[in-house]
Amino acid sequence: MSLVIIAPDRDASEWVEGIAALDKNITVEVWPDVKDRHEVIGAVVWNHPAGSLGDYPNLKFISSMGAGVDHVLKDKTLPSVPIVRIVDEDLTRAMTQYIIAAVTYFHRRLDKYTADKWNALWDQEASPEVPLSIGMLGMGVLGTDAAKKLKALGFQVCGYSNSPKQIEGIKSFHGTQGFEPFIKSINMLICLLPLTQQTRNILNIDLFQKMQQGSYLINVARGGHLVEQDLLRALEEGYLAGAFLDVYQEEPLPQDHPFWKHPNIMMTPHIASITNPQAAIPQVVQNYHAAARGEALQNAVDLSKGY
Ligand code: NDP
Ligand code: OXD
Repeated sequence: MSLVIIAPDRDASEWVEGIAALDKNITVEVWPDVKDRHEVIGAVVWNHPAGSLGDYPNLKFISSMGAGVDHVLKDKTLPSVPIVRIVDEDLTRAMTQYIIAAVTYFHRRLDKYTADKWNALWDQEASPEVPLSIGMLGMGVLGTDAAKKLKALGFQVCGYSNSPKQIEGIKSFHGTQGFEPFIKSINMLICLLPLTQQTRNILNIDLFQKMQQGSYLINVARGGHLVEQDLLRALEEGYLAGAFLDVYQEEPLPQDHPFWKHPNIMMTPHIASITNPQAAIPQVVQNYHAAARGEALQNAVDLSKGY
């Protein structure tokens, strides 16, 4: 039996070596050089080419290399086997630390002080803090951790999700009726939703216009959540004062994209929280053995919900 890795835009060697180090009995093949496709029972994938999972007659599961599975589910020719994702403390910690940096960037006005620095401007007059009321859009593994840590740092935080949550000190909004009160009660929105049919383009001008004038947006989830032209318009019209982005409709972001030079947009190239193979491999190996025994897999995606 074997595992196949299909991740054309990632270096597979750390995964191959890490799996071999943990369990030398697992044969690991790297797509497209697969010697025996009948032996393959598991596939570990990141942005696999559509159709490339159809060649394995004994496939029992597909594992995303990361937390998100939108890149898997967009392949409409997927074999009908369980799909799992990575849930890992390292990944969660890195995301929370990134979010704290992005929140602090606006809260402590580092955008303004960076501009002042380049203008040799010593300005102690402006208030050095922007009061924030933070809304976490998506209260799953990552959103909940970040919300709790922001709360512990003294920020006012609330959350929005499909189902209600009970977390001390963090008001929970949910469902269609909860969306508008949630949006109206905050002036910083952090998107940590999965990308699904329901959440695509959710960050649009209708939403920005409901926020308080001069609000902030942090998008660390997926580029497909944001209508990029609407962000530019919301910044121009003052609904938003700034945005901190890690993900984009098209990645890598094209050279001539207006975000690059926008003074109110801070950007990073989809690095908020990259899966550490060493941390993720144990759960891939456990799922491999569970699949071989016909047992339930950990971190399985609910295909009816799409996340
Ligand atoms: P989870 O599946 O644990 O959480 C998803 C959350 O979103 C849940 O709270 C869920 O509600 C909520 N949700 C889903 N759909 C809706 C909807 N239509 N309306 C309201 N709430 C909804 O995901 P994670 O926290 O692990 O990850 C979130 C996303 O972060 C990933 O899908 C990925 O796209 C992105 N990500 C980005 C990274 C980066 O480097 N930029 C790194 C890792 C992940 P409920 O709890 O009720 O089910
Ligand atoms: C993920 C990501 O989903 O890195 O893990 O975006």
